[in-house]
Amino acid sequence: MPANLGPEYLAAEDEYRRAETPAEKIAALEKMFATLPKHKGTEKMQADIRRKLSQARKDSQKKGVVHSTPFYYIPREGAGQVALLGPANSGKSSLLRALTHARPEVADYPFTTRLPLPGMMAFENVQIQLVDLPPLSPEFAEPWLPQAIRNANTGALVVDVNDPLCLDEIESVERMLEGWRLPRPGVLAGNKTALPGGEANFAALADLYSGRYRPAPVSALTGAGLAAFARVVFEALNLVRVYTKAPGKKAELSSPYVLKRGATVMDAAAHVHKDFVEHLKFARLFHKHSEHDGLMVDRHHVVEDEDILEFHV
Ligand SMILES: Nc1nc2c(ncn2[C@@H]2O[C@H](COP(=O)(O)OP(=O)(O)O)[C@@H](O)[C@H]2O)c(=O)[nH]1
Ligand SMILES: [Mg+2]
Repeated sequence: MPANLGPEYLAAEDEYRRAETPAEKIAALEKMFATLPKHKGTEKMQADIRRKLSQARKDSQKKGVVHSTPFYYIPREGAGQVALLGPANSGKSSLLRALTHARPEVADYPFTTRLPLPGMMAFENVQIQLVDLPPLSPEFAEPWLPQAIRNANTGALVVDVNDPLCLDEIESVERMLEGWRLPRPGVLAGNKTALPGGEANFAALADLYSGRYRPAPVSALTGAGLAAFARVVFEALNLVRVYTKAPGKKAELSSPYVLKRGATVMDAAAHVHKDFVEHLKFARLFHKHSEHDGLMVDRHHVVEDEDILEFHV
């Protein structure tokens, strides 16, 4: 976590997520702002909190309007929101526990999870929001589930690779999503791979499904595969990280600008400073892992993940 957020801040952020009225939001945002470490790395977060605070204050002044966010609506945080989907007992809540500070209930009976629960997962220098959800079961699905899934940027379908019904479950999840006209999740997480036979089961699953999903083997129990899972999730979000540097200086590699895949040098420049949009002449392109650095590129050049840009105006 680049910003080094303390427990008080995280508690306030949690409070903000659960806040339903503007008054609750204001209180939580004020706490977030007070407990946020103030340094260069958190400038964007500071600005973000200020913006949300001013919006919440505006909302609180509107008369005669009852403001309540539906309980299943989880406001997006971080680089992207990813819904954890799948049959009961596949380990969705366990994955959330293993990857974030969230503490969902985990149990070996179905329907332990009744409400959506968010948590922030670190992928290198970015935070990705995971949302744990109740199971997608053809027998019973919470009526609000489609909305909660739709709100996410993509999903990770979590299955138990050792469950003999695994393939049927994937099929039934796919059918339910199709019925709701929801896109297929970007990631297929094969969980419980540390059990005997688990790796072979995952390999078989990946053979079958790698055309449709980005497969990722994990064990929420042992922690195996979790770092790779975070990367796969980041890739499924179709995002790129871009760093900036001043001429003759080193790049600030801890706080990337996160852009949609396909973004150009111009899009990156616009994120950094609005003046760049008009005055940018060219950029020099560096890369964390590249030898031939400092290539001159124009504003239409498409950036790649971990590109470092030096803007010249
Ligand atoms: N052996 C093993 N058990 C797991 C793993 N992940 C979850 N479980 C167990 O599977 C059961 C269901 O887990 P839970 O996270 O509640 O599943 P959910 O219904 O998908 O949220 C619990 O008993 C967990 O302890 C894993 O990686 N390996
Ligand atoms: Mg659960």
